[in-house]
Amino acid sequence: MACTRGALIVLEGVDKAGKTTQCKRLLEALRRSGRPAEMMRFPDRTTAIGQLISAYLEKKSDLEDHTVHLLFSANRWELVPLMRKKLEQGITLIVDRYAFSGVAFTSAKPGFCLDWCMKADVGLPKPDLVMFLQLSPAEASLRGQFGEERYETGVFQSVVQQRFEELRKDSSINWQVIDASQSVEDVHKNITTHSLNTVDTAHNLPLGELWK
Ligand code: FDM
Repeated sequence: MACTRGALIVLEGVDKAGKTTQCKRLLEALRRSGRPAEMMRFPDRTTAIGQLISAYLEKKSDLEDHTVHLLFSANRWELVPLMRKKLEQGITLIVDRYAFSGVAFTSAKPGFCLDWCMKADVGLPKPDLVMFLQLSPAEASLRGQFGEERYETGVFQSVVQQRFEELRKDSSINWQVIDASQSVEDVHKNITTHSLNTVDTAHNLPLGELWK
Protein backbone atom coordinates (compact mmCIF):
# COMPACT_ATOMS: atom_id res chain seq x y z
CA MET A 1 0.00 0.00 0.00
CA ALA A 2 1.28 3.47 -0.83
CA CYS A 3 2.50 5.41 2.16
CA THR A 4 0.87 8.82 2.57
CA ARG A 5 2.42 10.12 5.73
CA GLY A 6 3.00 13.74 6.67
CA ALA A 7 6.49 15.22 6.86
CA LEU A 8 8.42 16.02 10.01
CA ILE A 9 9.87 19.50 9.59
CA VAL A 10 12.01 21.13 12.27
CA LEU A 11 13.10 24.74 12.67
CA GLU A 12 16.21 25.37 14.72
CA GLY A 13 18.38 28.39 15.37
CA VAL A 14 19.68 30.63 18.10
CA ASP A 15 17.56 33.11 20.01
CA LYS A 16 15.98 35.95 18.02
CA ALA A 17 16.37 34.16 14.68
CA GLY A 18 12.59 34.25 14.21
CA LYS A 19 11.79 30.53 14.54
CA THR A 20 8.37 30.89 16.13
CA THR A 21 7.17 33.56 13.67
CA GLN A 22 8.37 31.45 10.75
CA CYS A 23 6.76 28.26 12.10
CA LYS A 24 3.40 30.05 12.25
CA ARG A 25 3.79 31.51 8.75
CA LEU A 26 4.76 28.11 7.37
CA LEU A 27 1.76 26.46 9.04
CA GLU A 28 -0.59 28.93 7.33
CA ALA A 29 1.13 28.50 3.96
CA LEU A 30 0.96 24.69 4.06
CA ARG A 31 -2.69 24.75 5.07
CA ARG A 32 -3.53 27.25 2.33
CA SER A 33 -1.88 24.94 -0.19
CA GLY A 34 -4.20 22.13 0.94
CA ARG A 35 -1.59 20.18 2.90
CA PRO A 36 -2.75 19.30 6.44
CA ALA A 37 -0.25 20.59 9.00
CA GLU A 38 0.09 21.21 12.72
CA MET A 39 2.67 22.98 14.84
CA MET A 40 4.48 21.68 17.90
CA ARG A 41 7.21 23.16 20.05
CA PHE A 42 9.84 21.79 22.39
CA PRO A 43 10.00 22.08 25.25
CA ASP A 44 6.26 21.42 25.45
CA ARG A 45 5.66 23.19 28.75
CA THR A 46 2.09 21.86 29.13
CA THR A 47 3.00 18.34 30.35
CA ALA A 48 4.12 17.42 33.88
CA ILE A 49 7.71 17.06 32.64
CA GLY A 50 7.35 20.29 30.67
CA GLN A 51 6.35 22.14 33.82
CA LEU A 52 9.54 21.00 35.58
CA ILE A 53 11.51 22.29 32.59
CA SER A 54 9.58 25.55 32.50
CA ALA A 55 10.25 26.25 36.19
CA TYR A 56 13.94 25.57 35.55
CA LEU A 57 14.08 27.91 32.54
CA GLU A 58 12.28 30.62 34.50
CA LYS A 59 14.87 30.15 37.27
CA LYS A 60 12.15 29.21 39.75
CA SER A 61 13.97 25.94 40.40
CA ASP A 62 17.47 24.55 40.02
CA LEU A 63 18.12 21.16 38.47
CA GLU A 64 21.36 19.25 38.02
CA ASP A 65 22.60 19.64 34.41
CA HIS A 66 22.43 15.96 33.37
CA THR A 67 19.00 15.69 34.94
CA VAL A 68 17.54 18.63 33.05
CA HIS A 69 19.06 17.37 29.80
CA LEU A 70 17.28 14.04 30.28
CA LEU A 71 14.04 15.83 31.13
CA PHE A 72 14.20 17.79 27.85
CA SER A 73 14.70 14.47 26.05
CA ALA A 74 11.90 12.77 28.02
CA ASN A 75 9.64 15.65 27.03
CA ARG A 76 10.21 14.73 23.37
CA TRP A 77 9.81 10.98 23.96
CA GLU A 78 6.51 11.44 25.77
CA LEU A 79 5.11 13.09 22.63
CA VAL A 80 6.41 10.48 20.16
CA PRO A 81 3.21 8.36 20.11
CA LEU A 82 1.18 11.47 19.26
CA MET A 83 3.71 12.59 16.64
CA ARG A 84 3.69 9.18 14.95
CA LYS A 85 -0.09 9.09 14.96
CA LYS A 86 -0.38 12.49 13.30
CA LEU A 87 2.31 11.75 10.74
CA GLU A 88 0.57 8.47 9.85
CA GLN A 89 -2.68 10.40 9.42
CA GLY A 90 -0.92 12.45 6.73
CA ILE A 91 -0.46 15.54 8.90
CA THR A 92 2.81 17.41 8.44
CA LEU A 93 4.35 18.49 11.74
CA ILE A 94 6.20 21.79 11.96
CA VAL A 95 8.35 21.62 15.07
CA ASP A 96 9.85 24.65 16.81
CA ARG A 97 13.14 23.21 18.27
CA TYR A 98 13.92 19.50 18.61
CA ALA A 99 16.78 17.26 19.74
CA PHE A 100 19.32 19.55 18.02
CA SER A 101 18.53 22.32 20.52
CA GLY A 102 18.74 19.68 23.23
CA VAL A 103 22.29 18.79 22.23
CA ALA A 104 23.46 22.31 21.34
CA PHE A 105 22.32 23.86 24.63
CA THR A 106 23.52 21.14 27.02
CA SER A 107 26.84 20.67 25.24
CA ALA A 108 27.45 24.42 25.57
CA LYS A 109 27.76 23.78 29.32
CA PRO A 110 31.18 22.87 30.74
CA GLY A 111 31.92 19.14 30.91
CA PHE A 112 29.40 17.97 28.26
CA CYS A 113 30.34 16.47 24.89
CA LEU A 114 28.09 16.18 21.84
CA ASP A 115 28.25 12.41 21.95
CA TRP A 116 26.81 12.05 25.46
CA CYS A 117 24.19 14.69 24.76
CA MET A 118 22.96 12.91 21.62
CA LYS A 119 22.48 9.51 23.28
CA ALA A 120 19.12 10.12 24.96
CA ASP A 121 17.52 11.22 21.66
CA VAL A 122 18.80 8.34 19.49
CA GLY A 123 15.79 6.70 17.81
CA LEU A 124 13.38 9.64 17.95
CA PRO A 125 11.39 10.18 14.74
CA LYS A 126 13.94 11.58 12.29
CA PRO A 127 13.03 14.91 10.72
CA ASP A 128 12.70 14.93 6.95
CA LEU A 129 14.03 18.49 6.95
CA VAL A 130 15.83 20.62 9.53
CA MET A 131 16.03 24.30 8.69
CA PHE A 132 18.61 26.24 10.65
CA LEU A 133 17.83 29.94 10.85
CA GLN A 134 21.26 31.49 10.73
CA LEU A 135 21.82 34.83 12.44
CA SER A 136 25.13 36.23 13.66
CA PRO A 137 25.38 37.28 17.32
CA ALA A 138 25.83 40.89 16.09
CA GLU A 139 22.59 40.78 14.10
CA ALA A 140 20.77 39.07 16.95
CA SER A 141 21.77 41.84 19.35
CA LEU A 142 20.27 44.43 16.95
CA ARG A 143 16.90 42.69 17.44
CA GLY A 144 16.74 43.77 21.07
CA GLN A 145 17.69 42.59 24.51
CA PHE A 146 17.70 38.98 25.59
CA GLY A 147 14.87 37.93 27.92
CA GLU A 148 15.07 36.90 31.53
CA GLU A 149 15.14 33.13 31.10
CA ARG A 150 18.09 30.85 31.71
CA TYR A 151 20.48 30.60 28.70
CA GLU A 152 19.46 34.05 27.41
CA THR A 153 22.91 35.63 27.41
CA GLY A 154 25.12 36.60 24.50
CA VAL A 155 28.10 34.53 25.70
CA PHE A 156 26.11 31.33 26.16
CA GLN A 157 24.27 31.79 22.85
CA SER A 158 27.54 32.10 20.93
CA VAL A 159 28.76 28.76 22.33
CA VAL A 160 25.35 27.27 21.40
CA GLN A 161 25.87 28.62 17.87
CA GLN A 162 29.23 26.78 17.65
CA ARG A 163 27.63 23.53 18.83
CA PHE A 164 24.94 23.85 16.16
CA GLU A 165 27.72 24.30 13.58
CA GLU A 166 29.23 20.98 14.70
CA LEU A 167 25.85 19.26 14.51
CA ARG A 168 25.30 20.58 10.99
CA LYS A 169 28.33 18.60 9.75
CA ASP A 170 26.23 15.44 10.12
CA SER A 171 25.27 14.56 6.56
CA SER A 172 22.72 11.96 7.69
CA ILE A 173 20.41 14.89 8.46
CA ASN A 174 18.76 17.01 5.76
CA TRP A 175 20.04 20.37 7.04
CA GLN A 176 19.15 23.55 5.19
CA VAL A 177 20.71 26.76 6.40
CA ILE A 178 18.42 29.75 6.00
CA ASP A 179 19.77 33.29 6.12
CA ALA A 180 17.57 34.76 8.85
CA SER A 181 18.92 38.28 8.35
CA GLN A 182 16.64 38.68 5.30
CA SER A 183 13.15 40.17 5.61
CA VAL A 184 10.46 38.06 7.31
CA GLU A 185 8.80 37.65 3.91
CA ASP A 186 11.96 36.48 2.14
CA VAL A 187 12.81 34.04 4.92
CA HIS A 188 9.24 32.75 4.73
CA LYS A 189 9.43 32.19 0.95
CA ASN A 190 12.70 30.32 1.32
CA ILE A 191 11.36 28.11 4.11
CA THR A 192 8.14 27.41 2.23
CA THR A 193 9.97 26.28 -0.90
CA HIS A 194 12.08 23.77 1.05
CA SER A 195 9.04 22.57 2.99
CA LEU A 196 6.77 22.02 -0.01
CA ASN A 197 9.47 19.90 -1.69
CA THR A 198 9.90 17.90 1.49
CA VAL A 199 6.19 17.33 2.11
CA ASP A 200 5.71 16.13 -1.45
CA THR A 201 8.60 13.64 -1.31
CA ALA A 202 8.10 12.41 2.29
CA HIS A 203 4.75 10.87 1.27
CA ASN A 204 6.57 7.95 -0.29
CA LEU A 205 9.38 7.49 2.23
CA PRO A 206 9.38 5.61 5.55
CA LEU A 207 9.90 7.73 8.66
CA GLY A 208 13.51 7.40 9.80
CA GLU A 209 15.06 7.07 13.26
CA LEU A 210 17.25 9.91 14.47
CA TRP A 211 21.01 9.30 14.81
CA LYS A 212 20.67 5.52 14.24
N1 FDM B 1 16.34 24.05 25.23
C1 FDM B 1 15.37 23.64 24.39
C2 FDM B 1 17.23 23.15 25.81
O1 FDM B 1 18.11 23.55 26.57
N2 FDM B 1 17.12 21.82 25.52
C3 FDM B 1 16.15 21.36 24.68
O2 FDM B 1 16.06 20.13 24.44
C4 FDM B 1 15.24 22.30 24.10
C5 FDM B 1 14.16 21.81 23.18
O3 FDM B 1 15.23 25.81 26.30
F1 FDM B 1 16.82 28.35 25.71
C6 FDM B 1 16.42 25.48 25.59
C7 FDM B 1 16.50 26.42 24.46
C8 FDM B 1 15.86 27.66 25.03
C9 FDM B 1 14.83 27.14 25.99
O4 FDM B 1 13.09 28.33 24.97
C10 FDM B 1 13.43 27.10 25.44
P1 FDM B 1 11.83 28.64 24.03
O5 FDM B 1 11.80 30.14 24.07
O6 FDM B 1 10.64 28.01 24.70
O7 FDM B 1 12.12 28.08 22.67
